[in-house]
Order: sequence, then C-alpha cells, then structure tokens
Amino acid sequence: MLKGALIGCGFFAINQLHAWRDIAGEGGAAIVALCDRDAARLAQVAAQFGIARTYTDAAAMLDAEELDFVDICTTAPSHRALVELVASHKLPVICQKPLAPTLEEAEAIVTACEKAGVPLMVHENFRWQSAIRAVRGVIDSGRIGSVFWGRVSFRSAFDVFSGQPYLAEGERFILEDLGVHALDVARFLLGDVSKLTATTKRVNPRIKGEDVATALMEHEGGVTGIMDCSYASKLEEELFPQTLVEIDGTEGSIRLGAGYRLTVTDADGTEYRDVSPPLLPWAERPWHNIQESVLAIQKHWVQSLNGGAQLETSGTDNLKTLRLVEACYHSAATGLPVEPAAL
Ligand code: NAD
Ligand code: 89Y
Repeated sequence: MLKGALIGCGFFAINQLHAWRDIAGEGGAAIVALCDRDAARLAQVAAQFGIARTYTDAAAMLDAEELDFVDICTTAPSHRALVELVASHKLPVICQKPLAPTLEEAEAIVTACEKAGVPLMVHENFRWQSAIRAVRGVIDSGRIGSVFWGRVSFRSAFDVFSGQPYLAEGERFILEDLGVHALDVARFLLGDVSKLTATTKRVNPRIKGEDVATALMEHEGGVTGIMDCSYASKLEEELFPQTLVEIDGTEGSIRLGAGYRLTVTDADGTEYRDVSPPLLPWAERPWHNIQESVLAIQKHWVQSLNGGAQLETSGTDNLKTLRLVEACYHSAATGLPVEPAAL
C-alpha cells in the first residue's frame, strides 16, 4: 500500500480524504500524515479521518515522514513553494487546480518536477466525471462519425462563495476557477486548441472578478468549439455542478443534457441513456458528480504510480489547459484572437 501525506485540510480536502479512505480500503494508498498551517482545522480534520500524524509545517512533515507521494490541496498562491518543496524530497506530487496563479509559475512548477524526476499530476478532475467519460466513449466508438462542432457549457447561479470565500476576492474568478475545468473538458473531447477568441463579464457586483466567460475555439483537428461558463445564470432549474455538452459529427450527434441525460443520434436513430454519477456513501448532492470524479482521478494516480497507466492530467498536459485560460483573458482584454501555443 502506498503511503501519502496531504497538505491543506480545507473545504475541498474533505472530498479527497474520503476518496483516499475508499482507496485504502481497496489496498491502494493511504494518507498517513496531514499538514495544515491552521492548527485548529488540522486537529478537526485529523480527528474526522483518524489520522494521528499531523504537522503545521510542510517542511517538518517531509523531514519526518517516510512517504511515497504528497497530495497538495491548498489554494493556488501556495502551490509553487509547496510543489518545489515536495519535489526537493524526490516525491511524486498531486496538486489541486488551478496549478498556479500565472502561466509562468505553472511552468516553473512543471520544470521543478521534471528536474527532480518526479511525476506531477494536476487534480483536474472534471474530465474524470463519469458523464464526461461517457460522452468521450461515444465519440471514440465512431457512431457519430467525424466530429466537426462542439460546446462545453457550465451555467449556474449556485452560491460558491459561502464555501470558498476566496473566489469572491480575486481579480480573476470564473475562468481561473471553473473555466479551467470546462476548457480542459473541451480539450479532452474536441482536441487541443490552435486559436481562440473570448469575452468576459462581471455581473455580480459583490465579487471582484469576472463571473461570465465565453470562448470560440478552433481546435487542431478542425473542430469548432464553444466554451461558455457563468455563475450569474439564474435558471428555472439550478444545475450546479453539471457540465452540459453538445457534439455534432458527420453521422450523428451527442447531447449531455440536464440531469445527466445522454442523447445519442446516429444512422440507426436516437438512444437515451441516464449517465448519472453514482452517489458514493460519503457524497452529498449536488456535489456528487465532482466527488465521484475525485475518487476516479485519485485511483488513476495510484494506478499510474504502480506503473499501470500513463498520467492523463500530468503537469505538462495541464499547461496546455492553462494556456487556454490565459488566452481567454488575453483575448477578452484585447478583443483579438489568441494562439495559446504562442503564450
Ligand atoms: P481552503 O482555503 O478551504 O483550504 C485550504 C487549506 O490549506 C486551508 O486550511 C489553509 O490553512 C491550508 N494552507 C494554505 N497554505 C498552506 C501551507 N503553505 N501549508 C499548510 N497548509 C496550508 O481552500 P479549498 O476551497 O479547499 O480549495 C483548495 C483548492 O481546491 C483550490 O485550489 C481550489 O481551486 C480547489 N478546488 C477544487 C475543486 C475541484 O473540483 N477540483 C473544487 C473546489 C476547490
Ligand atoms: O472551485 C471550483 C471547482 O473546481 O469546482 C467547482 C468549484 O468548487 C466552484 O466553482
């Protein structure tokens, strides 16, 4: 069984710790030590998960513990220092999205891990949701022919600020926080992006950053893509945190609609499937699709450390997603198309 430590015991880490406990139950990996600079929070989470070895200082933990990997679940400003620290101990590292506040810092993180020769996985989990994997499965089956158009859409008015107050405080909001997932899903389903144009808007006057963004993308294989996300959309039915997908191919189409309804039309007609995520024993609606994807990505990590899988959401891969985020901000600021590879 692999031994891991987790740094950052805040809002989202609870999901990761539940998933690690499931994975430990299967003999894959266990979290043996916890770190948070907030001693009270650390004690509370350690008690909740029965983890005895705790530290308020990451360096002290890494000096004291015998580990196989480290999972970092702090917010972006702390990522570079923490990943570099873990890499200096020659340990494989998982880091939450967004990998860093700037592309330059993200590149430095990836370089540090490369130089240390340690695997780096970004906890970029939306593409691991079973509904998104189901869409990809249909594309790969060839049933809808050659894909020529797609849309990845996330529209909501869910109050994310009460659980994650820092989201209201940054100059950047939705593209950095949520668009990073939607753009990664667009890459996963439609391919890498050669050029994009984007707009952003702030609708909610109580936050600092943009809460609406739309991107028109030219994907490398010739597909036209749209990514749109909003936390200012008051809809009849609140769909948080569902990502909706539309894909058109030469022989048919795919729609991932509200309520995880998958509609596939091909030469033989239309098929409807319920691709709802399983409700894990520790999961809570409406977060259950995200929670399920946390378990999936962490299982992927263990499989990859054991030599059974190529890391899909590696740091190097994630730089391509972060270039799309950055390209959207550049395009929105200048009104011009941007080639992400040139950033
Ligand atoms: P949070 O502020 O609730 O928790 C972060 C914790 O890290 C805090 O307890 C803080 O004390 C601790 N911390 C910060 N720097 C530290 C350091 N240097 N050493 C030790 N402890 C340190 O944040 P959160 O809402 O849990 O978000 C964490 C990350 O998870 C963010 O990057 C966020 O974007 C991401 N997130 C991802 C998803 C997803 O679906 N992938 C969902 C929500 C949040
Ligand atoms: O931080 C975000 C994420 O990664 O998924 C949803 C979220 O919690 C709020 O936008």
